[in-house]
Amino acid sequence: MLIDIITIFPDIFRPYFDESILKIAQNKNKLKIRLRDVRDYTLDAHRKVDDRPFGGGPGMVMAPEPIFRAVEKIRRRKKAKIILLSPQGKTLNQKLAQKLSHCRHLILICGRYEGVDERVREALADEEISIGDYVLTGGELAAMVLVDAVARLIPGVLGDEDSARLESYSENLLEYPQYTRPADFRGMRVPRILLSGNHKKIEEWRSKEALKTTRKKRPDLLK
Ligand code: 9D3
Repeated sequence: MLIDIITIFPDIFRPYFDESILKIAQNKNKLKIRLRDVRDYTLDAHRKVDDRPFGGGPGMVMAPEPIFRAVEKIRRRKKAKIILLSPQGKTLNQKLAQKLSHCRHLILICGRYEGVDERVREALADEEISIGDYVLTGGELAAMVLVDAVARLIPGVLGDEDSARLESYSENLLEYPQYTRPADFRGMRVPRILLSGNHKKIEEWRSKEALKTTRKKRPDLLK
């Protein structure tokens, strides 16, 4: 998968993308991330990316020209999916991440300031995506979240063990309780069943506990 990210802050992405699963995905050539500074697509000497809103009001609006020019330069392959990260978008969930993981080329547009010129939304973006109902200062963190959620779903990115877990029904449940050594930590004991070596009984216990936790904390997931 190729992901182009159009942003005024390309540098904030690198430290995260160069670690963890995203680093592995890139080293395995399953994923290529290109960071595009929207200022590089401006036409004026001051490299201005925003302007005052028509009709007045507070704040600045990201201008259409640099964003359109960036996308037009990047979009060589016809089938690129252009995504605007915005508080108005549909909320990202696992199903949407799954769908996006099948795309060959994503172009992510990160808004800033009070918003983005409406013509970007109307005439450029194929999808508008939010990561939840809270206010961020820009689309950059949302783009990082989207890349993280999508990249781990690209075939061959995760190891066999994690992929198997991904396939199982347990994706719709919360995690069962996990423990590591010591078996007795300050008087708090690990459930005896986990020390028994009886794998069938352990499986049953874990399923039961996962269901119990889900019912208690996230009953909406069971519907
Ligand atoms: C004046 C109304 N504000 C909307 C609630 C304006 C506004 C606030 C914050 C416009 C843009 C932003 C910056 N946020 C994003 O670009 C953003 C975002 C978010 O704030 N929350 C969750 N997901 C996303 S995706 C992009």
